Amino acid sequence: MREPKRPVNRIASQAVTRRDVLGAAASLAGGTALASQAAISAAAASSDNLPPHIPDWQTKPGGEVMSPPYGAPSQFEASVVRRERSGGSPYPTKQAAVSLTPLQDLHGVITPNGLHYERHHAGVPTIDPQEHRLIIHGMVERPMIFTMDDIVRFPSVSRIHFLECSGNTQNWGKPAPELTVQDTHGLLSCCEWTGTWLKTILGEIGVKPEAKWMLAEGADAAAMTRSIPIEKVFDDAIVAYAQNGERLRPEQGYPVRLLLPGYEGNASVKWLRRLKFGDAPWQTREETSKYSWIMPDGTIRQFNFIMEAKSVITFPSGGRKLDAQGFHEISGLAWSGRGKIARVEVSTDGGASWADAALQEPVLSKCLTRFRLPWRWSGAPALLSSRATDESGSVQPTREALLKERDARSYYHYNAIQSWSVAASGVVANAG
Ligand SMILES: Nc1nc2c(c(=O)[nH]1)N[C@H]1C(S)=C(S)[C@@H](COP(=O)(O)O)O[C@H]1N2
Ligand SMILES: [Mo]
Repeated sequence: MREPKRPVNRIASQAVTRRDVLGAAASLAGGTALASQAAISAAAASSDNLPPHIPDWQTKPGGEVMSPPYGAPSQFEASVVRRERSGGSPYPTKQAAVSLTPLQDLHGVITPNGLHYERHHAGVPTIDPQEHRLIIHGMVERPMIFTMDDIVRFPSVSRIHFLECSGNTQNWGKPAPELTVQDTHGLLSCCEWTGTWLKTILGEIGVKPEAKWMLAEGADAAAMTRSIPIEKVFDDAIVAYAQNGERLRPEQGYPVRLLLPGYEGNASVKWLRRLKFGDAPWQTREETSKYSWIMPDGTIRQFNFIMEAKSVITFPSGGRKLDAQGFHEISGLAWSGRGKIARVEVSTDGGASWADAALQEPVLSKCLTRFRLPWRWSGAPALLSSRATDESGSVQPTREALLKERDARSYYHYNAIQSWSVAASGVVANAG
């Protein structure tokens, strides 16, 4: 029989120590895990849906199957969305813009497809896969045109890799304290990509020995093109048609994209329509006026493909407020375009001391790795930072060290250590 409705204030109305409440909350939950102050305030809230009452949703059957046929997140997760950089988009149109992944709301390492960051130079084309072709030509024995069915017939490969725009993390100047990790690091996502190794397709084509570069062109109105070194082409380049189990989203390059693991996102050409082989790079817009580096002596360095070792704490991070002292799990993401993450160190005192974080298995090459460190917050101001080291021995630099190697007008490949300040109030802010 249903319990009579009455306010449930028992636990909170008595004078109890925090230890008692934690014990009670943990035993009610049937677990031994630490309960937070949030559990106490939830128990104290007056609602007929709380124990010992039977909640409304338990009193009648719920929604039908297939409503909707393609599932969507709970209505209570509606705030977990992509959005533009706070402070307004620097881009002139919504077709040539970016959207950012809400890293602060995600768990594990996989980015749900609907939350993958976006970067388009001329909008998302609507491509009928029946009418899409991939042409491969130039310095090859047998130029060919492939349909999507042809591409999918090749032996397949699935790999979990991060994709990061090299414009991610604009902390070159003075960092704005109100920025969240979505603002600072949200041009970063990680999917299981399925397709075929490009080298498998090239077995049919026969690339000539004098070919040293490959031009990749997209079928969007930007006709975005990049020159790719031949070594990468025959190493781990993937012609990808699926992400996280389903065909690519239009935003990610439907029906087919190039996926170059560990390279700057720009080189992973979406809506892939053409691959051309040649003996020199083509000097396209995206490798001359854009995506090149300004060095301290004022010279320009091109073809900086590899995303270096980097990490960021996603909890707690900018815009959050810690509502209780005591236990919190510091958690974040680390990645490197050079291979696997070997180590992540975390500091809670502004870099005075560092502790090794635990790395969540499996630790994969050119993939996000989740790290975590248990932390007891005393209630005093703290400065949280993380520092990644990859298997090649590359260590994530400090901002000062990075700025010594690059001109302050730099834009791309910012990979310095990120810090979040925690105030005595619990408010967490970007400390750059
Ligand atoms: N054809 C084409 N490919 C493209 C782009 C584009 O605008 N057109 N943007 C590039 C950039 S700058 C990045 S960072 C990645 C973004 O991929 P995503 O939108 O799937 O996250 O795609 C790259 N490939
Ligand atoms: Mo990008």
